[in-house]
Amino acid sequence: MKKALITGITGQDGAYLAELLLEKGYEVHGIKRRSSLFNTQRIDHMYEDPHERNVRFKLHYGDLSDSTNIIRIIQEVQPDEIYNLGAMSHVRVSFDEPEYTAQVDGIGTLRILEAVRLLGMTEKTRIYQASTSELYGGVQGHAQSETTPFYPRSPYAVAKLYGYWITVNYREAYNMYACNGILFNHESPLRGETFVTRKITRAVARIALGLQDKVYLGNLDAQRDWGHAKDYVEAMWLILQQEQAEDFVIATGTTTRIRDFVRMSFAEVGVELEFKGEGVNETGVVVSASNPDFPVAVGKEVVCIDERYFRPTEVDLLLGDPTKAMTKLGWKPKYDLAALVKDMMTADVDLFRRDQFLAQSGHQVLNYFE
Ligand code: NDP
Ligand code: GDR
Repeated sequence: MKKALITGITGQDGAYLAELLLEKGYEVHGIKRRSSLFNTQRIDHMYEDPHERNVRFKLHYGDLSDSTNIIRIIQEVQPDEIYNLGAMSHVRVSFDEPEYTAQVDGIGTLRILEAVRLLGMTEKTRIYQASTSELYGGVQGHAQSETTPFYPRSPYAVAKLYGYWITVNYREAYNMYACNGILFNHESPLRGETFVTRKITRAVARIALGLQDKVYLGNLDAQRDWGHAKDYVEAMWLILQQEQAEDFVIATGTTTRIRDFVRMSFAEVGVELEFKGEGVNETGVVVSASNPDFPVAVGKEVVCIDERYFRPTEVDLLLGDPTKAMTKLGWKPKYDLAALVKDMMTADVDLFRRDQFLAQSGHQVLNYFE
């Protein structure tokens, strides 16, 4: 039985990847951080009582900022594959926490690679590094591929640039099977609530159910190449199954403005929006509401701009060229953007129907500010 170790197992990708690897018959180990509240909601359905025999899903306390902890876990688990998904993954927050981001996203990657080298496991263990389209940042005007030079535009992207190159360097210096997946944005119902797509689908569901008035967003003109996380974890696994260690871009090859993602999300609940005004004064106003289950008043302002969400340096457009992955890995996404939006909206409407029920029964429901 193959063993995999996943850092960041409690995150969006970690949860989907763990599911995929369990399905494929792996023994799956994950590193979770200690927190003052339970932080395993995304993976609780995979939990197995550690007192039972033949448990295939195991969690270890750890942190990418702690070398000795990483070394001990890798020595104990003896993984065939390591997926390094752990990171401070929020681009906007990285401007507030640049040093911590460098420690975890940059040096954290080195800690994994160096642990495998020090433990003499370079022949046994394959390593996947979660690299990102944010590496391209300032590269605009054409689709971005494995050969496009990088131009990071945030402390997050600069930290990930170190992670990218140290992975390439360990592959070349020590002949390790270590690869970068350069993944473009991928979303899902499990997406963190403060990333723009999930923030939108949650807010739209709440507005449609009468639990919230409006949503404040930042730059509506940015364009992203969005795929579904379920498709992207499949690519991570494929990257580690090749004969030769190589880096791959994973993307859909289409790009969409944030504004259009907002429109598509409202359309799922029968609401048509019109955007009026410009810059910080732009608003999204309801033009029609055709679904009787979601009676939103025509003329209501449901989207406003808050400069707080602007970034000191923005990445205006991301558009990936996945030709290499499609050709060499045989990878092809199953979800397009419309299917992704539908999946996220269905899940969030379902989630907030519970809040609606509580509110209608006289219980207090919390507001979410972000
Ligand atoms: P999430 O933010 O959902 O998950 C991040 C994970 O990293 C969580 O499990 C988090 O733990 C963990 N983590 C954070 N800090 C540390 C630390 N100091 N030590 C150990 N673990 C830590 O991210 P995603 O699942 O969306 O992304 C997975 C990886 O892929 C990240 O590295 C991200 O940067 C990268 N990436 C993501 C893309 C995307 O579009 N989703 C695109 C390209 C790259 P906790 O739950 O306790 O917070
Ligand atoms: P990104 O994702 O920065 O691309 O990083 P995010 O969803 O945060 O932003 C995408 C774009 O939307 C604009 N935007 C807003 N963003 C947020 N979060 N909140 C808002 O209210 C808002 N309004 C507009 C942003 O300015 C930006 O242009 C994600 C993360 O998963 C990274 O870890 C990963 O590496 C990259 O995707 C690929």
